[in-house]
Amino acid sequence: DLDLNNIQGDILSGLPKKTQTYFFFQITDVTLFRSQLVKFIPLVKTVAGVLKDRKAIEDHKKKGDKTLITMVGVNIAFSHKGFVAMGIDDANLTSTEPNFELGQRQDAKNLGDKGTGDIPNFVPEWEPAFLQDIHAVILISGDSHRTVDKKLQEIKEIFGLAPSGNKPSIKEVTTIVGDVRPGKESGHEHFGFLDGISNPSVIGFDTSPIPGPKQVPAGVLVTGHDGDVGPTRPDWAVDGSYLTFRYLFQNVPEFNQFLKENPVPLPGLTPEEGSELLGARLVGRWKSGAPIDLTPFNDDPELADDPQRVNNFRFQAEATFAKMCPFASHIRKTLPRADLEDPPLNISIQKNRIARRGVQFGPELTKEEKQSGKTAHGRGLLFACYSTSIKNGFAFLQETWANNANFPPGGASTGIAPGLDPLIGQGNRMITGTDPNDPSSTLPLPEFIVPRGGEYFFSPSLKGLTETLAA
Ligand code: N7H
Repeated sequence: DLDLNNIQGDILSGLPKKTQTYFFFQITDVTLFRSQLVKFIPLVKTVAGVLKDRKAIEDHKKKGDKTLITMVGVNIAFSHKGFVAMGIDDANLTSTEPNFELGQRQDAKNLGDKGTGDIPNFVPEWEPAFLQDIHAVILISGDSHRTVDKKLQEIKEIFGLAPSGNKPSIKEVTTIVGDVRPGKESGHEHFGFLDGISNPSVIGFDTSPIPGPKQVPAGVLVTGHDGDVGPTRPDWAVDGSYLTFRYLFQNVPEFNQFLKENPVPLPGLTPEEGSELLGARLVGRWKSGAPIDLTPFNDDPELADDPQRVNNFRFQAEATFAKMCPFASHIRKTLPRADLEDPPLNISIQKNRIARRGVQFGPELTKEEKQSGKTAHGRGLLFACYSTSIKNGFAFLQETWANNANFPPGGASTGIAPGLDPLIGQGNRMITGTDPNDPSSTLPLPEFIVPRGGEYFFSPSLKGLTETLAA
C-alpha cells in the first residue's frame, strides 16, 4: 500500500548515481520561496521515477550498450530551522525527536564530535559553512557532472540565483560534490571496502531480497506506516523520512599506515596479509565485502560475489574466539544481529535500522600521500541515511553503540570490553579482539574519520511539498 508516486526516490531505492551534488541553503524570502517551490516540485524524482530509471539502465545494458545514459534525480529535504523559517508547524516531527529539534550543530556534542562550549552554545570543530543555519538541502544525483550541473543551474534559476531573471528567495550556504570512485574501486569507500551491501529490505517493496537480516516494515523508513514509532502524522508528514547528513573526512593514508604498523600476528601470515586481516577485523568484512563471520582468515571474493551468501550471517555465538568477528567491528557495532536479537536478550533491532545512501567525495590518493602516509587532500564519505526516527536510528547507533566500549553485550562473555567502533567511534578510542589468539590484547586507535559538518532533515512527500510547503 505504499504510494510510490508520493515518496521521494532516495528514501526507498536510492537515486542512481555516478555523482551527487548536495546544495545547502537558507530561505530568505518565505512567500517568494513558496511560490517558486511550485515550479521546482515537478523536478523531484519519486520512488516510481527511480524504478523507471533503473529499468532504463537495465534495458540499456541488455542491449550491450556501454555508453552511459543521461540520468538525473532531484530530491529536497528541510531542517527544523527550515520549517520554523517557513512558519510550518512541525511538532509531529520534533515531539519525539530531540535530535531533529536541536539540529545537528548542537547535537554534535552528544554525538561525540570535538568542539567547545555546552549545548545550546556548542560549537563543533566543523567547516565554517556548517556552523551557519541550514534550512534545506537539494540533492541532485546523476550520470555525470555535466548533467548534474545543468540541473543545478535550472534549479538556481527557479529560485532566483541566476544572474538574470527571478528575484532570489534563497541564499546558498554551501555546495558539496560527491563522486563514486573510478574503475575497480566503484562501490568501494575510500579505505577500499565495498559498501552498500547491507541495507534494510522493506516488506511489500523489496520483493526479492537477498538472504540476510529480517525485512523491516515500511514504517521503519517511511512515516505514517506500520513500524513508524512516532506520533500520529498529519497528512503532509506521511510518506516522508528523516534524512541524516554527515560530512565525514577519512584519513586514508593514516589508516593504511596504521594497518601496516599493526599486522595481526597470526602464524603463517606475511606482514601484508596480517595488515589486510586487521583491516577486515576492524570493518567486519574484507575489502571484497566477504564477511569475517563466514571467512575469518582469508578473503573470499567468490563468496563476496554471491548474493545468496554475502549478507547471510548472524555473528556466530558458538564460534571459537579465534574465528569470531570482533564484537566492536564496524558492521557488528552498527547491526549486532544475533547479539541482541537472539536469546538470552531477544531484543528487536528493527526500529534501529537505517537506509544508507552515502557517496564518496575527494580525489584518489596521490603518490605523495601514499609515500608520506599523510593526508594532503580532503576526502571521505558524504554519509546520508534515512529512517523514521533519528533518535532510534543514526543517533542511537552513534551514541549508544559506536561510542560505547561495552557494546555489544556479548563481549562480556570474555570478560573484556569490546571497545569503540574502530571507524566511527568517538571518545577513548580502543578496540579488543583484533588478535584472534589473544582476547585480552587491546589496540589503541588514532582517529580515522573526522566529522566536519552535517544536519538533520525531513524529506517530505510530494503531497506534503505540493499542498503544505508550496503555495
Ligand atoms: Fe558504515 N567503511 O567503508 O568502512 N560501513 N561506514 N556507517 N555502516 C558499512 O555491509 C563506513 C557509518 C553502518 O547491515 C560497511 O553494506 C565508512 C556511520 C551500518 O550489517 C562499510 C564510514 C554509520 C552498516 C562501512 C561509515 C554507519 C554499515 C560494510 C564513514 C551510522 C550496515 C558494507 C566514513 C552511525 C551494517 C555493508 C549491516 C556498513 C564503512 C560510517 C553505519 C565498508 C568509511 C556514521 C548500519
